[in-house]
Amino acid sequence: MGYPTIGKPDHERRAALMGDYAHACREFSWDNARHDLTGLPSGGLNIAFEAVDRHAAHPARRSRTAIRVLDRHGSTQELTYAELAERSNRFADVLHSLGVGTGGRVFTLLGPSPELYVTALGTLKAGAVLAPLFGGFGPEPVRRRMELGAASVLVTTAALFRRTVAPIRSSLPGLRHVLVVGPDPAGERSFDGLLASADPDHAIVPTDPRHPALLHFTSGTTGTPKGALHVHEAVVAHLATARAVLDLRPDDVYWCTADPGWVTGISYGVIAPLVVGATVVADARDFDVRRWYRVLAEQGVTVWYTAPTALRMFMAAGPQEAARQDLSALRVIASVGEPLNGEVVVWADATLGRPVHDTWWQTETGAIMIANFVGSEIRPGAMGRPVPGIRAGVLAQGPDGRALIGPDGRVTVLDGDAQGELALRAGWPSMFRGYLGEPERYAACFADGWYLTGDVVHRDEDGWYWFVGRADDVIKSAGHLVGPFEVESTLMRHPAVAEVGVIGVPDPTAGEVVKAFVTLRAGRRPSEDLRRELLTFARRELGAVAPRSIAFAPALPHTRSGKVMRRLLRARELGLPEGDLSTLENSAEVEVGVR
Ligand code: 6R9
Repeated sequence: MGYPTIGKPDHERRAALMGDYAHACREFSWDNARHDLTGLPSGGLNIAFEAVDRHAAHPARRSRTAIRVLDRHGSTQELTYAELAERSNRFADVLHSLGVGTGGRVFTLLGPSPELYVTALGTLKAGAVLAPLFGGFGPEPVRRRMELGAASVLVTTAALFRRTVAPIRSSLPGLRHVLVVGPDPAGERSFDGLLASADPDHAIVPTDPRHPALLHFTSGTTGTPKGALHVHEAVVAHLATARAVLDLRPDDVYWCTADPGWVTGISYGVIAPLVVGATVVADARDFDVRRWYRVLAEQGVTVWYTAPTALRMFMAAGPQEAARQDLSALRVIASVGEPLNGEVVVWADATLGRPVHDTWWQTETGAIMIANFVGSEIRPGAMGRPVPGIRAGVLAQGPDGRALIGPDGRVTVLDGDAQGELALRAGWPSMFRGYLGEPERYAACFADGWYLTGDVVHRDEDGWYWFVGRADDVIKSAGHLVGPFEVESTLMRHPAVAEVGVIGVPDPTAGEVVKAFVTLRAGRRPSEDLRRELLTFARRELGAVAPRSIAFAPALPHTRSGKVMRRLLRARELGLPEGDLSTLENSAEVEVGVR
């Protein structure tokens, strides 16, 4: 807390927006929200139909710009709703002719590009499942996810193919087709060629609301990445939250800066804005404060959904650039993915002319669950209040930091001002429907009718939620979720490494950065050369999720069951209280932090 609240309700718009929060919550029902969608002419529900076809069928909306991509070469590529509808029909036909039917898995390793939108929507039209991957991943995370997700098709670019896919192509025998955008490396198929000869009128597969649509990989503390599966009715929550939280309307120019390899880049970079009928700006170039300011001004962006790391870099760059640009079109700034400092909210209000509306959600929740609403009071530093239709709870925690589940399976829901694990009452439309192939892991996310988020929050007496931390060891670096286990098991493949413990350490810009503690095999000695070699190895295998720093340690602390105790590594690294060490196996011998 500590900052004054921002944005007293605007009385003219409060009925339409969230000024009267209690009233909005009372009036809301998911059944009514379903009526805001059109539905397939033959019955059923398909995300792609809602996102493009129904606009393309509308004489006044068909020639509006759906997407405007600022490509890596500095030029702009646009598609109208009609063009996007036609091209995504073609892609659905391509899948059909390749024998990929309903339930088939289509992976993308693509940055923001027209082809990304065409692939995503065409896959959904074919009734297949879209599984997007982050282009910053190295070969190892890509291989692991495609293997787990039983990929049948991958769409990528020639450059990403060479860098990331070629080294692992032969270890993925189940991957039947790689479609390459642009010049085609030998032996694979040309995306553009296939699209050109496909049927522009290919009919959409009638999907029902529970039909699988999206597969997003996310990271846990242990084991392999988890494949969170979403269904077509998630679109009900995408539309409802786009309106209620982002205040998105058809005449908006909307920019979501999240990469389309992550859940935000698909749910709010592709689906939500198109379902609303807005114009989506997508930017394929790397982050750069000055250029981003120009994109906001020159494109006349009205609604901007971005990340705290980017906003902190804006703040660090000073106010001069903001003063040079005309940001008068900008109506809403929202952010997600990591804690948003109250200072940034206040800074944006003073410098960009708008506060930042923090929003909280997860891959598993599929859509925004907690937010600071437009037209309503903002508490800088708070994540906000639950979205209408969502019931949040704060659950009493057990010794491991997770919600305490009694022998009868019941949890303790705390009232009023409280701190504990954030939980959501199960049953909203965009709730994930499973972790691929892991029913027990899925079941373990629920107790007593609640979905347990793994985040610890504080709820103040007025019902605002404040982020406290994660109850597990998962790391959030620049908004990207990093599973420590994945980093550890990759580093363990280096012949010098005996054991690894990976933690997140605070960073003023990225929130957290990844740090690895490494013990060496007999006969190997710590040295600067070896440290550099390990960093390079990790970078090559893992890409952007590789550790930023590596420390050698003579031993790592273990639990009695033999797991590396990351919590203790972190506490010692940061000089925090070491907490309950009753499960520690070898505390006496351990000396951590030898650099
Ligand atoms: C959409 C997305 C989810 C985790 C989540 C939490 C962190 C997200 C946040 C936030 C503080 C916010 N997180 N929003 N922490 N304030 N506004 O990011 O999904 O990649 O699955 O990450 O991110 O820890 O549990 P995902």
